[in-house]
Amino acid sequence: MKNFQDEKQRDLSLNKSDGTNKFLTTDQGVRINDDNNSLKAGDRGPSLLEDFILREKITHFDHERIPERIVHARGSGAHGFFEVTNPIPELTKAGFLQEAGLKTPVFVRFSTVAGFRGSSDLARDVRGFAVKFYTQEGNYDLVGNNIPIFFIQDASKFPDLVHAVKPEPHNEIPQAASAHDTFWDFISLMPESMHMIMWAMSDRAIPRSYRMMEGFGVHTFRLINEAGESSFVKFHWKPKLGTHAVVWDEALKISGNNPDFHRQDLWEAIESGNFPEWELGIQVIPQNDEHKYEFDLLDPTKIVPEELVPVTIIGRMVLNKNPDNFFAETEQIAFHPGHVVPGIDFTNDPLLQGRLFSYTDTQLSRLGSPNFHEIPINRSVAPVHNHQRDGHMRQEINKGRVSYHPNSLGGGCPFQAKISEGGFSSFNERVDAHKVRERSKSFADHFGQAKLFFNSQTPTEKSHIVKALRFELGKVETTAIRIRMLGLLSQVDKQLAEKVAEGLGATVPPAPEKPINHGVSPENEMGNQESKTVKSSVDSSDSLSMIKNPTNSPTIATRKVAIIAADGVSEAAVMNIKSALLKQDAKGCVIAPNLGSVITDTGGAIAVGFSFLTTSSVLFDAVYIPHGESLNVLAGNDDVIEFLTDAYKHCKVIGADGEGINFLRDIPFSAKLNDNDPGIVLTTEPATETFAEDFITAIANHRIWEREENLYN
Ligand code: HDD
Repeated sequence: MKNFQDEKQRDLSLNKSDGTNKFLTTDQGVRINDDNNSLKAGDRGPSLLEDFILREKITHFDHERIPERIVHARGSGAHGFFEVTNPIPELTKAGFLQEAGLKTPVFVRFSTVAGFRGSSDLARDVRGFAVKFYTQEGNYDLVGNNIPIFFIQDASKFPDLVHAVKPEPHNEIPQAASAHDTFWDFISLMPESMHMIMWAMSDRAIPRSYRMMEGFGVHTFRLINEAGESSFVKFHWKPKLGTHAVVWDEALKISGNNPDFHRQDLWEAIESGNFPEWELGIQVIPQNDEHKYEFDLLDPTKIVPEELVPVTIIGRMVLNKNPDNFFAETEQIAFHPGHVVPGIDFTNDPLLQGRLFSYTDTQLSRLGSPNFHEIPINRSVAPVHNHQRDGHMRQEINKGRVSYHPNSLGGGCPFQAKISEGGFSSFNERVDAHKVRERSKSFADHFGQAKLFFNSQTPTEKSHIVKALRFELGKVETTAIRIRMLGLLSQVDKQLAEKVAEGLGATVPPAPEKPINHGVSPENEMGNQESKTVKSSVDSSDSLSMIKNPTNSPTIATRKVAIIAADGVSEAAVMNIKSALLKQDAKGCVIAPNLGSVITDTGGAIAVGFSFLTTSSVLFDAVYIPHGESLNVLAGNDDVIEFLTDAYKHCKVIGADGEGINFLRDIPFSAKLNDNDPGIVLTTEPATETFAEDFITAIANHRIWEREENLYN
C-alpha cells in the first residue's frame, strides 16, 4: 500500500528557506554590505531617498501584519497524520477512509474563540479543533470545536453572537471573556443557547491541554458510498490522554503567569517526542432514521446521545511535527467546512449552510486574495487544474491560450471527471418546499438536552457549573440580565438556578420572563417558534461527563512535577523521584529560591529549573517536598507557602518524605488536611520505589476533587 504520510512535507519543502551560511541579500537577491546604517548625505546628514535597501526593509516591515481572524484569532497548530484503523467503504467512497493502515497528512489548529491574537490561552471559552486532511482527492477540512453543539441554530445569528461576546465596542473591554453584559444580554434572550451554555460553563471550557480535549464536527454531515447511498454522520475526536481540565482559579492565575500555556504545552510535547494522539470516531445514522429521534439531526444545538447511537472508532490522528514558521503555517492556514472530498457531503443544517458561505469570504479579506489556496500550507497535494485565473499574488503560471470551458483550442482540457473517475457529485437529495424565512418546529426544544447534560454531570462537575455561572453573571452589571438568566436556568434545573441565585444574592423569578422579540414576526415573540422542553429519551449519559470518563490507561506522560528544594536537599530523594517520573515520560523540575544550582546533602549540585520568581504552582501538575536540611532554609518562606497552598487548593497531588511531612503540617492549609486525602502522599522512608509508585499513581488520577467545597453534596 502506498502511504501518503510525508507528501505534504515534501510539498512544503519546495518553499522552505534557511539562511545558515548564506549572504544577507535584498528581496531582489542583491548582497548587502551594511545592514546597520542607512545611506546619508554625510554621517550626520539626512537619509537619501535612493537608499533602496532601507526603503525595502521598512516597507516590508510596515506591511507585515494581516487582519487577525474575526473569531478563533488565537490559536496554535501542528502537523501530523491520520491513519485508518477501521475502513468504512460501505459508508463512504472517500479515498482516505478506504484501507486500514492508509496514512494521510494533516495540519491541525486549536484555538480559543473570543480573544484577540495576543490573548491568554486559558480564557473560559470554546476551543476550536480544525483539521485539514491533505488527501489524494483534494483537501478535506473538519472544522470543529471541543464542544459537540453550538450556541445558535441559524447562521444569521452568528454575527450577533460574536458581537455580543467580543469586547464591548465602546471601550474594547473585556478581553477574551464572556463575563460581561453584552454576552449575557444576548444569551438571556436566546433560549436556544441553553444547552451550549451548560457545556461552556462546565470545565470543558478550561482544558488542561489541547492534547486533553475531545473534538467534534458538531453538525450532522453525510457520508456517501460508491452506490450513491447516504448515511448521516457525527464526527468525534477522542484524546488518548483523556479529557482533563484545570480549575477556574488556576486558569485565572495561569493567564497571568503564562498566557502561552496551551501553546507551549503542545509545542513541548511534540518536541520531546510525546506525540499527541486522538482516535476518530463516528456515529452513523441510517438515512431512513432521519426522523426517528425526539431531536432534529439538522439542529446544531443537539447531540446524538451515545446511548442511542454508539461511537465507532475508524482511525487515529498523531501530531508529530511542529511548524517551522508560525505565520506561514498556523496563521496562513485557511480552513473551510465546504472543503469536502467525494464521499463526504453536507446536510441542510442552517448553521452549516451559512458557514459554507462565510469561510471563503473571510479568507478574501484576511489573506487578501482569491489565490489563498496557493499559499503552501493551503496547497492541495492533489493536482489542481482549472480556469480560475489571475488576481493578487498569483503564483501559478498557467500555460496556453485557453482559460475557459468548454474549449476546442485546448483539446477540451482540463477535462471534467466522471463520477467513476473521482468527480465530485452532490447527494441527490429531493428538495420540494416553499421558500420561507422560518425555523423548523423540530428545533423548538431548547431545554431537553440542557437538562440531559446537567443530569449527566457528577456532583463536582455540577458544582463547577454553578460556580462558573456565579462568576460570569456576577460580572454582569445589569440586574435585569441576571434575573432573566436565572429564569432560563430554572427551566434547565431548579436547584441549579437557586444555587446560582444564592451566589448572586438574588432570587429566581417565579415564571421565566418571556424573551423579547428577536424574530421577524411581531405576533410571535420567539421569532418563528415557541421555546419548549422535550424530554430526552436518555435521562443521563456518562459520555457527557469528564469525570465519569477517565482515560482507559491512566498515564502521567508529559505531566510536570515541581520539586521544592534549597541547599542541603537530599540528593537521593530528588534523584529518585526525577528518575521515576522520567520513566513515565513525566518531568520533575527543581524549584528553589534562586536560579543556578542547589548543593545537596552529599555535596553534589542539582540544576534549578525555576526560581519562585520565575514560575508558579499553577504551571505544575503536582508538587514534591524532599527531605533534607533544605527544609530549614525554606521554613516560613512565603513563596513556598503560596506555592503549596495553591497546589492544595487546585486539588493537586502533594508528596513529602521524612521531615517533609512535618514541613507540610506547618503550612496553614494543613489544618484542613484529611488523613484519607488520596492526593497527599507521605512516607517516612524516603527515596523508596514504593513511594515513587504511590506518588505517580495519585498524579495519574489528575485531581483530588474531594478537597473542594461541593455545592451538590
Ligand atoms: Fe466558525 C473560524 C469552528 C460556526 C464563521 N470556526 C472557525 C474556526 C473554527 C470554527 C475551529 C477556526 C479555524 C482556524 O483555526 O483557522 N465555527 C466553528 C464551529 C461552528 C462555527 C464548530 C459551529 C458549529 N463559524 C460558524 C458560523 C459562521 C462561522 C455559523 C458564520 C456564519 N468561523 C467563521 C469565520 C472564521 C471561523 C468568520 C474566522 C476565521 C476563519 O473563519 O477562517 O469565517
